[in-house]
Amino acid sequence: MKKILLSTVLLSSLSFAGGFMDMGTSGDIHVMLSSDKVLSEGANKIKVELNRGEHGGAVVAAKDVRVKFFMPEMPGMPYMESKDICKKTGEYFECNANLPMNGTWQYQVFIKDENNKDYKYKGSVNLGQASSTHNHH
Ligand SMILES: [Cu+2]
Repeated sequence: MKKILLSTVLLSSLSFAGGFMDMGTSGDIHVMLSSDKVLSEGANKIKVELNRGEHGGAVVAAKDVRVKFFMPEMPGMPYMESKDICKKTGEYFECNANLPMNGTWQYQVFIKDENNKDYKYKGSVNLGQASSTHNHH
C-alpha cells in the first residue's frame, strides 16, 4: 500500500514538472489550476480543483465554474479573450483555453458554490514557461 501511494505521488509530481500549476485562495476556497503541459499558443486543457478552506480540504460541489483568459489591448493589437464554462469531471472541473498568441495572459476563475456564493480567483501566466506557484502561504 505504501509503495502504491509513493509511486502515485511521484507520478503526479513528475507530470507537474513540465506543466502548469497555480494555487491560491479566494475567500474560504482553495483553488488549484493545472495542466499536464505547459500552456502554449493554441488549445489548452485546464483542470480546476476546488477545496474548502485549504489544500486537500473537502471538495467543493460548485454549481458553476468558468474561466476567462485575456490579454489587454496593446499598440497594434486588439483586446483578446477566451472564455469557457468548465465541465464537472469527477471531483474536479475541466475547461479549455484557446490562446491565439504567445505572451502573458491574465486569467480569472468564477466560481458559484453549492450555496450560490460567488468567488473569483485571479492569476497570470507566461505561455511556454513551466510554472508552479503557490501564493497563499
Ligand atoms: Cu495550495
